[in-house]
Amino acid sequence: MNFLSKGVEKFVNESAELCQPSKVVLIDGSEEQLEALRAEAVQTGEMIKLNQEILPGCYLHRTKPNDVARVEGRTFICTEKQETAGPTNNWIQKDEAYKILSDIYRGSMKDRTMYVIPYSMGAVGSPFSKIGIELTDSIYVVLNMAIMTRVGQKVLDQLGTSDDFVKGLHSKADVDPEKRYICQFPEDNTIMSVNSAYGGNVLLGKKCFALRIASYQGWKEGWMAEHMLILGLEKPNGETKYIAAAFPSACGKTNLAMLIPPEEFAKKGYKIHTVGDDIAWIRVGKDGRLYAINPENGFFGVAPGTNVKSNPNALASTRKNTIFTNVCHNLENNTVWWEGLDKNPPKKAIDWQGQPWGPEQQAQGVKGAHPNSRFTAPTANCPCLSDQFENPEGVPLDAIIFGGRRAKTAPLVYEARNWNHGVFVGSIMASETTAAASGAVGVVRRDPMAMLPFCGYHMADYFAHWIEMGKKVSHQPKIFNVNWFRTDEEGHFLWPGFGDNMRVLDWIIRRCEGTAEAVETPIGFVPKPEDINLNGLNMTTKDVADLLTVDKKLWLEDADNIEEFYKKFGDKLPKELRAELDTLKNNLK
Ligand code: GTP
Ligand code: SPV
Ligand code: MN
Repeated sequence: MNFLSKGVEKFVNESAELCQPSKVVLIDGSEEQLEALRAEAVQTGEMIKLNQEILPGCYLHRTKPNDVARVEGRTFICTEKQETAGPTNNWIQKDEAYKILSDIYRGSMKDRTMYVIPYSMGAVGSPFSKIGIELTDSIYVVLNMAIMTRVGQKVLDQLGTSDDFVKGLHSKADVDPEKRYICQFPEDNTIMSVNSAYGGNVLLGKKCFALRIASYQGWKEGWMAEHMLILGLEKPNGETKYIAAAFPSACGKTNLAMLIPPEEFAKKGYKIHTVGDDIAWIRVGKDGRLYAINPENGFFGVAPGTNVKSNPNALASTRKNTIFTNVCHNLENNTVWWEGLDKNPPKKAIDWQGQPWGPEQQAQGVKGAHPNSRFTAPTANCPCLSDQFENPEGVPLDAIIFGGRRAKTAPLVYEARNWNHGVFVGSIMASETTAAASGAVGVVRRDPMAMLPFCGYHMADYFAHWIEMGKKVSHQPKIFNVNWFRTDEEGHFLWPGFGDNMRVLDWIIRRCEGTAEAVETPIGFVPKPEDINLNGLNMTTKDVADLLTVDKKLWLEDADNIEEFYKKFGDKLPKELRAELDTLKNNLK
């Protein structure tokens, strides 16, 4: 194949030589080509066409049961030296990785087509945007990438003769979990993913590029790639404040990004506008403020728990032109269902593993949808999409929020004393693991800035980069930490969450404007309980006070655990963070 960019040409031709596909096809981005691929995928059984009256343009796909989530244990940062990848990443020396991988890729696309997907992360031509080329033997990947990113000829036109693009080679090969590798080569702008066909492992624009490779690029080039949603909060006076928030996988980013304010706020004129639900690229603007874009063009959202009450905007986003993965197939009307969609599960269905499913299986506790089943929906479907979504300059950030899933310890919300303390707060984030990655669920682990699985270089260098970025901005966003997941002794959530999280955002914005008070605690500032607006909620100021308590005993334990965690970084840990930990310990005395 011929390309204007000689780098693209070389990459495509060498990869084809290695993988030996029977055919190489360029994805031009046209609807005709995508429609033909959908028809082919339906014909081969790779996708099921759903009821086109109820769900126009929607399809269902099931992955292999061994291939349903990101695989952190098989994800590697491949660099010249291990020091570059640091203590929190799996590492393979890069030449060795290329050797291991080329043996697995050799002939892996025999009798298959290799699709060439030119894609842009960010609006085509925006100064923030970056281009990638993903080669894949999966139609499912092509169709998902066409929703999640901007694809096609227009991207090649933008690239022109330049070789400045990220190479991504994906082959599902035999979907063999023993030979599954998700490898990032940040020094070479290269991603190699093999033996998986699931989400974050294979839609290479997402976690592999927009976080792992981009975080490294950001470190070298002076910007940031973060696992953050971006939302605009419009106030009754028409002014919009922008907030970016980092929560670990399956901890509420999509839900917060699409929040519908409770009636109390809605009737006053508060609105939330979604800019992004998973990834933010952040730069310093000409005015010295931080500006963020969402580099994606779609939502790869968690299906279970999404319903008209919890997240009507997400649900509405999935009503057309959406690909569902590993949800339950409702045979009554050829639609989809998942746990938490409604109280009316289908009587006749096929579960995510392809087995018959109905009331009997449900009674036995068999799930219809996998806990990490997902929808891939175009951002354009979102009823509350921000009119700034395509703004090539991004949106200015007023606040940054960190948060995790913690039954105890972390209060509902607290505010960092300043930027460096905020970086410390992000660095000590901890959260219970979820079904978004394979492995045990519900185990508390340290997940700094929700980037543990996604930082493409040494985490201590990443912390230092955060501190440096703070020095480059003249107007630093305030930094907060939230926890929607505190529970009582029986494990019930103490905070209603979802739309009611607006009540916490309201305090956060008022803090940014200097119009709300706070109480200083050893860990930072918490609201005065009466400053959280509870109108319309069946909760008392005392309940909120309980949610805001800072239990010294638990925090002392946490401080010891942070000390342990920080030991991993040795001398490389920025002295500013060391000092913050000492301050915390002192404050707790
Ligand atoms: P990824 O796409 O994996 O990055 O996940 P995410 O961070 O976007 O999480 P998402 O919004 O999809 O929510 C994941 C799960 O958390 C769902 O089951 C939600 O129902 C639940 N959840 C989200 N927000 C809240 C909340 O405020 N309170 C409670 N209790 N649960 C929530
Ligand atoms: C996450 O796990 O954070 C996701 C889903 O957003 S995946 O694309 O699989 O990474
Ligand atoms: Mn995510």
